[in-house]
Amino acid sequence: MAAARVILHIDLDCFYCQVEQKRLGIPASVPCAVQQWEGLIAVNYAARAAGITRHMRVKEARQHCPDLKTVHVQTLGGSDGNGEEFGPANRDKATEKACLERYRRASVEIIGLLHRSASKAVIEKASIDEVYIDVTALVDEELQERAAAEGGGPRRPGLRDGTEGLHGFAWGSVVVGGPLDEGSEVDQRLACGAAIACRLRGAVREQLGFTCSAGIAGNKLLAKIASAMNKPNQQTLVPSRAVPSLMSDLPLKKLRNFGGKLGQELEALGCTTAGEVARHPRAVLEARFGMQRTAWMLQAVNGISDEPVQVKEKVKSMLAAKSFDAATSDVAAIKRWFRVLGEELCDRMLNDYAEHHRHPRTLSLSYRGGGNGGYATDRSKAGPMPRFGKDSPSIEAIADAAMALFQKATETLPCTRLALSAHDFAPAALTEQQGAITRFFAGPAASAPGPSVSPLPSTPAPSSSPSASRAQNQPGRAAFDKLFKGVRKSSLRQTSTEQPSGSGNMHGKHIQPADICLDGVDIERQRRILQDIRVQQAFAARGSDHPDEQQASDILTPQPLHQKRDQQELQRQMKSTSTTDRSGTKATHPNMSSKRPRLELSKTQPKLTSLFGRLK
Ligand code: TTP
Repeated sequence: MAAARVILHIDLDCFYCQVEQKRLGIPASVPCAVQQWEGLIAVNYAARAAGITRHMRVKEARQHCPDLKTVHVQTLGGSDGNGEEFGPANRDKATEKACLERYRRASVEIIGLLHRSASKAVIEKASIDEVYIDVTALVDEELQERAAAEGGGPRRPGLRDGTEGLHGFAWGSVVVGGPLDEGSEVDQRLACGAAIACRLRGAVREQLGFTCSAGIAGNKLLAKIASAMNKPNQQTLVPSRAVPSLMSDLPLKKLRNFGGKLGQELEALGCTTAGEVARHPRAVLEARFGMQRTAWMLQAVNGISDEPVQVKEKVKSMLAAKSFDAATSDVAAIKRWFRVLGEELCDRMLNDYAEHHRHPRTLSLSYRGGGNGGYATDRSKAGPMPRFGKDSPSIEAIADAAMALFQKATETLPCTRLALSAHDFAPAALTEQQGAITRFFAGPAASAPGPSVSPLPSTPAPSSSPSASRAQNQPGRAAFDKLFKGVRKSSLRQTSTEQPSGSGNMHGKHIQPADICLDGVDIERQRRILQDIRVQQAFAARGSDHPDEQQASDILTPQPLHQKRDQQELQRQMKSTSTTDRSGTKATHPNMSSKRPRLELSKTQPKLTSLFGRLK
């Protein structure tokens, strides 16, 4: 039989507030809230103690707590373009747009740290500030190691340290329903999970300055309930014997998926807690919700779930949008909005690049125009994402490309909504190398912004054209012929009817910069293609076409390899996103102690550290 699962749910405390407080050096003890326009969207625990709640209007909140500090979310498009001061916010919803990139960036940092700290665990991002972590394999490993260390060989795992018993190993957790059962193997496994949770929270606090709360249980459903039970900065463990009493009185709104319409329908049946649903006549529930849904509901209200922790797929697209209260036909204003949306998109693309090392190849414009007899209609238009250069993606290039799409679109005005999205992602090495090959074949003219790759085939030019025979003598042809052997049929779509100066040629057929597509060609091979092309170029410039190996290596060595450029670029971006914010402020909370947090359990910690110290 498989060993009992151990699942953690880690949830940052008052997340947006912590991000802003860290950035602005506001101590956790100062009442603070994050506002968007006139409403509060996040409230710290000091402010909660003073009676402030989320969604309160700023004015009302100040009446409750005159010392309240409010920080407006970052906005784009305003005169200062930043929104970083606290105090009275002077934001104009008509000309500015809220931007949550700061919080997304902090989230990426935190999740990255969790991945590094528990590389053998399965981590699922549940929202911007919460993750599920399946630590079952880590627990197995740690218990086995401990058993081996204690007894010189495999034996029944135990957690006793001889002084405090199993309860001591809850690592400062609040244990629902009282002390853990020393004789229970399941409780021993949960205690081990608690040690891991404690260390992960310590790492987040120590290395990034954020506090979080955790739930430790046998499934995702219980772990999530548990993490919310003792906020902030605590962890809660749910042993299996405590589940019935925990669920019995649990308000339905605290149970995932039981809010909203389902919650209202159950309330109409007289059920406001999970226990009341569990005790409700099954036939009544089945008549109302059907057999399948009822079966699922009854499992959930009894704290049963076998839902796996799953690594989420990377996002397939990213969007920046703005809706206007009043329709506009002002094209200059629309161009200005494209810059604002382009800025947000660029920020997100850069963060995504730092995390996943990929670039989007397509830019889409969506707009709501009023051309349809006065009724607003949503339409969209797509084109290639402007090329990624050294300092790109460039806001201006994106704004220009968006404006070009807008001008080609129909029934755009008057406009009530604009959105730009980036999608069709490809590994950065692929898009950049495609760009490099493209530039090579296009010559100097290709350094201007433009699409990095075009997936569209058209008619090949006749091989007998004068321009084609001129192009056959272009440097690089030998490299091209040699390296693309076997590639071109499956992946190289080469087309075109015109021959711009500096373009390449293959077997008398013209290659346009936008016509090269290397989808499916492995990265190593593309790297060799680029290297060979560089060698051929250099030798063509010296009047030779056949370098020997040593000569080729002499040419290649002084030039940084593409991989190195990628790494440098990645490091540069990681550095700028992880240690400084946009204003250049060093991202260190002045109040954060540099000492390792000891959390609640101190007496047994040194001994336990040696038992549970290894996470990687
Ligand atoms: P939550 O995790 O719901 O709340 P929180 O982190 O602020 O506080 P807690 O310690 O109780 O978990 O939301 C995470 C962030 O998402 C929150 O800081 C602000 C944002 N948010 C909104 O902008 N609007 C909302 O309606 C909610 C619920 C959250």
